[in-house]
Amino acid sequence: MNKLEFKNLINKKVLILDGATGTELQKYNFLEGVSTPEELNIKFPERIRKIYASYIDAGSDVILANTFGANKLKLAQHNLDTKIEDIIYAGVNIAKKEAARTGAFVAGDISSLGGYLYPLGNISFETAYETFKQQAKILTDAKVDLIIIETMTEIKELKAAVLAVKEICADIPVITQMTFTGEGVSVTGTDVLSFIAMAESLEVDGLGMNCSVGPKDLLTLAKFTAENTNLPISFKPNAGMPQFINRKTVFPGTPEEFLNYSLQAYNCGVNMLGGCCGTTPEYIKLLSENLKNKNPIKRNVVKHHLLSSRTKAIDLNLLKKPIRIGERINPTGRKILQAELSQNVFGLVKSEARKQVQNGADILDVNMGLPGADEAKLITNAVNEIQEIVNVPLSLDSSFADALEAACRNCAGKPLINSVNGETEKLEKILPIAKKYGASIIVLTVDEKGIPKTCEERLKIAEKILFYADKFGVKRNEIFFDYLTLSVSSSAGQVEETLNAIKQSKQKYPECKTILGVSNISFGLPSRQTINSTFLKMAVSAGLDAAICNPNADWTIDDEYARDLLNGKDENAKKYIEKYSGVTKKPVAENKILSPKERFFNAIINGDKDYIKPLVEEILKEDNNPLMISNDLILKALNIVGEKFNSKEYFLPQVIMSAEASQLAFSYIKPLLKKEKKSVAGKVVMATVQGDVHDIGKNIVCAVLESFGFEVVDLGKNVDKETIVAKAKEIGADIIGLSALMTTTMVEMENVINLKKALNINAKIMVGGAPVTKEFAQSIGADGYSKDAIDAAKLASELVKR
Ligand code: THG
Repeated sequence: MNKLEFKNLINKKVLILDGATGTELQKYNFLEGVSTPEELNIKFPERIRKIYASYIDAGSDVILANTFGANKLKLAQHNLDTKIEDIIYAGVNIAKKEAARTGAFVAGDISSLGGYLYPLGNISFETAYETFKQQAKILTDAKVDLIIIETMTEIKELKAAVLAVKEICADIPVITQMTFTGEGVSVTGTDVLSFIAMAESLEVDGLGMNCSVGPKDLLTLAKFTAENTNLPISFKPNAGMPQFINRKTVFPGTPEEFLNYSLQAYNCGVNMLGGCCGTTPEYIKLLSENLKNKNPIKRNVVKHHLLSSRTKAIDLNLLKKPIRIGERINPTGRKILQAELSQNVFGLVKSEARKQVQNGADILDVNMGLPGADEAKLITNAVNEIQEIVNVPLSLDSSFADALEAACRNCAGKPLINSVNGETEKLEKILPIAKKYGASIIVLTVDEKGIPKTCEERLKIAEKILFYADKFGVKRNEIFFDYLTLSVSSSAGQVEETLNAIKQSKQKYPECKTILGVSNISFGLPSRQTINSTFLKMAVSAGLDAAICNPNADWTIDDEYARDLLNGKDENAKKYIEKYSGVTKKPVAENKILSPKERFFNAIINGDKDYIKPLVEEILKEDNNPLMISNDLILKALNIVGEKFNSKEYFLPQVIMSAEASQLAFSYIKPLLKKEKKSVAGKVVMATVQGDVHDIGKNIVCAVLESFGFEVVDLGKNVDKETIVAKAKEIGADIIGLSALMTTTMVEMENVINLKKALNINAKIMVGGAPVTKEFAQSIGADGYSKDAIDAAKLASELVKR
């Protein structure tokens, strides 16, 4: 099936997807004798055929091949990576044979690599991309009809996967699904609108959600999705919220309830319906009987212009004019910033990022134009650093195609490209990048002949640019025209041309936005903000949509001297300079001088590692009291991080950053603490239990516990009970922390507890992981349960006191 055929099909009728694979396999004990479900394809093909057949018989129009975890990184954990081709081919071929009975389609199933991308985890974007590309290549060689990328929780990983599929087979339909919590965000903080922004920008053929929660909660998210995208929507909830009853995971929702919510989803405009964990052929049969071949409900969708980051999408059409793009991340003319960047240090970049966002920047411009530097590498690093600490979308500012492309790849979300100009060669190079990454793009109205003097010439270049945009498939509403700000001191009379160009452009091309780099106007003059803000006012009256500006400065000035100057009524800026020479208006956001302790405290909260070492040294010089640093600064700062996490102001990325910053601080003060004979907060042995190879959650708990001053021995994943208990005995652990991410492996926790009791070891046991609940923890005799890493640190502190 190609994209067009899919589009025609999905516009005409609802498609019934399949139900759960994993929980069905468990139900029949089909996972016995294999180390991972995908191994069934080559070891016990009959078992997986049975599951496929049951959904085909239930009426599925699309079944997913058993290739969910068939990527090199995950298979390598089971020494199966060399068999990746056999596993995928077998999985697809068996599915195709079953599907052929009814003419159903087979989707190649792609999901997470089992770890996060940098900077949340340590998989690089390019490794993720290559891994997905290999999986997608084999799937398309095996002739799947479409690809479904599902159960994704991280937006950058999703970006890598979609780009990889598109690269391998440009014309195969791609549907992408994310997994959300009950609050409507993924575990890494991506909300539904940010997901929509990302998926739409990558031009997928459908988007949706699976797993997550039961159908009732997921319906709320599906409804929101239907109101915010024109793309076909898929809906694959769990049978209900999982509960652990009598040592078994149970999904409490009935098929009838499931159908009821699915019908409501259909009525909101959902086009593809199926089920995830806990659903069975019975559920799918009901869906099929009630919804198969129905016409999809038409939707009325608001027209957005979205830009996004990992955790936030903004609709530019709803923002107050002018849209403010902070210009301060730019080394031009700034010695200290240049020195830091040449050492690959981003402390100033990050403080500029934070300050501009606090002062109301809607978007941050990131310019790494440092002579002699590898700009692609520098802007990639800057994007990663900035996106960890602020959540506004980014404007990627470079004139080099390679730097822009690297930044687009590594940017979590949909960015703005700044910029291309009207030179044919540049348009041919950079417009395809905007198209491929779905970015909005700023175009400067200059061409081969240089900077045009008149408004008419600039509009002519705009027309040329639109011709090329159409040619390369860049949508006109993604375009920002920059009609050029020249400095008024050297180009008198140019302001009028610029303002006229904006006015005419808004009439001629209302679907395109206009933008200016405002601060350029005042180069070489005193009291620059006076001119800048007056100019901005004039430009907004002319219809300007967006301004690249300094959001920390006062934008309320409207000054008659500046106005005369800008209107060409003040030759050589004579009157203006007379009035303002010697007067330098200070920015309103006056920088209060913070003490080293305050700066250190903020650095922990902000997860800013760059200045930890000098700050610790400075504080110790002032007050040689490492215990105070630990108790009054680090732990108190971490408590604030915990509060922010609980109130959903912070998500995992920020918690990880803060934990890393405090670990770093501890590494400097630990040797000093020992001299004072002060003990650590407690000793903890951490492990993911035997049979389970997930360790993202456990690793985060380790980092957070260490940051709270615990001594942590991390035994890794898939650890047998003997090793865990022996280690606890050896080091005299206060606590054993156990993690499991599967309902099938969490039962192993009880075995660890029993062995610990049998050997009379004193350590308290705390447990956690996605399927684990408080009730389960109690039922197996654990001393405590924590729902996340911050909670784990709190629990650990309580357990050592007991
Ligand atoms: N259009 C588009 N993009 C742009 C510009 C534009 N990007 C870069 C620039 N112009 C906008 N950004 C800035 C950033 C800083 C300054 C001006 C414009 C600036 N810097 C001071 C200087 O160079 O003297 C340094 C300030 C300091 O030392 O703190 O003025 O027009 N599309």
